[in-house]
Amino acid sequence: GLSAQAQYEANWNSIDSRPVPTWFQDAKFGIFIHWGVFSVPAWGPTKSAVYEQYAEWYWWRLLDPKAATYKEFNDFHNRTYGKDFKYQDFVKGFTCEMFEPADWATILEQSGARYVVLTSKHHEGFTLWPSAQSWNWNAVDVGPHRDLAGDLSQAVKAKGLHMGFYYSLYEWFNPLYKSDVNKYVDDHMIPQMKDLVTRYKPDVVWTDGEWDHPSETWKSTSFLAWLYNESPVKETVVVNDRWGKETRSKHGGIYTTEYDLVHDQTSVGKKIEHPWEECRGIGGSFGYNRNEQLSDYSTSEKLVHILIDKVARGGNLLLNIGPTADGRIPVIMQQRLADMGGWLRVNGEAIYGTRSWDKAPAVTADTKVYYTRKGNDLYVICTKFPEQSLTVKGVSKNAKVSLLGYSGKVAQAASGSDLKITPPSLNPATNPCQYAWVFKVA
Ligand code: FUL
Repeated sequence: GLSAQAQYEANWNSIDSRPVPTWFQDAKFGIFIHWGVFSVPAWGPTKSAVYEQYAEWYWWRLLDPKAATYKEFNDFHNRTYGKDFKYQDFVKGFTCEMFEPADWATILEQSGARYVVLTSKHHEGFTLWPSAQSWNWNAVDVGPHRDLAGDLSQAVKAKGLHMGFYYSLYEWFNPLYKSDVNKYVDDHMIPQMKDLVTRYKPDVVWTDGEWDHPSETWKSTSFLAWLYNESPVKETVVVNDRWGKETRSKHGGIYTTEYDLVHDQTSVGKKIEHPWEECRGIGGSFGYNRNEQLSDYSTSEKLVHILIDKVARGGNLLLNIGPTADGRIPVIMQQRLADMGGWLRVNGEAIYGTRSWDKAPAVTADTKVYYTRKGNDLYVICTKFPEQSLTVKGVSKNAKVSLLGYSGKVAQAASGSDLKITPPSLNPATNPCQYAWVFKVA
């Protein structure tokens, strides 16, 4: 019944009625971290379709003759480790001796991201925390002998960022999952999820691996009712839409796209009214892929443009990094994050806490133009510095225009009911940033 505590009930109507906590839509930018035993072989093909490049799928690809990349994975494995080398034995190489949580947290914070989501358990079933349900297949019992999830969580929170966890509902090769999914859910999965939440109090629970079964089998709504009513993070926690094969872009919390792929293809490139988040790697994989070269990585400019595109369409960007098995964040990934942080230090006002504007992104003579808004302020974001004047349609004449990070004046004029902005001419000393420039219309 309806009590003063407004209890959520274990059905989608009730669960979906909870608003997504506003911190999430204000944060805009998060860092995803895929780290696990898959970080040891750290290999995937680089010229295949999006999902087939994922290095974190190594174990499955080796054993699935139907996989388009079965042969590539097996060729690599057999010539590198020998065909009798078992995936489980990779855990010996998951050493993490270079893992310095405080240094990672500094890198993450300096990127301008406001939240972090770490794989607590990917489809391989290996947990980065000492899970009693994952005996001898967790980071404290074997491998690094360290609570990686707890150590990173603490360091990230100490920087004032929100900490979250990815958690795969299914496990490819767990015998219990394969023999008795109900028992797996009751005795393994639900206890693990509750343990993760009560131990580390994450602000994001990012589930995945839901596609084999409907949400009823996973008991998703009763877990969410517990999370929203009783858990220590009931006020702040954000979840996604991966709770059963029927739930994406329909139920749960935020909707998710992945390399711009969504189950509902009609929403690609559009503004979505419901809070949503795009996740993707800097290259073509989530888990570290040693096979990738510089040309496989997005440039910093491209990444800033992706962030702008998602935010202008009302979304967040969850940009992934793949640390190495010895606990390093590859320096090239650090550099991409540092560049994004540099851009956000100048232009973050046009990103954080904003909402999308009615106007779709547009192209003018020499730049793409995106819009965000906050209160009465409008931000006009240009992916190239415009050499010619820009016209913003239907904006009041007495607006005050400035260029973020630039102290000089910006010329403006009314032209009918439109606003004409004439960009200043910048030189290397007055140019406030690279990659994209923001005119604020206050
Ligand atoms: C997918 C997973 O299968 C990928 O490995 C990755 O974790 C991505 C974020 O979600 O569905």
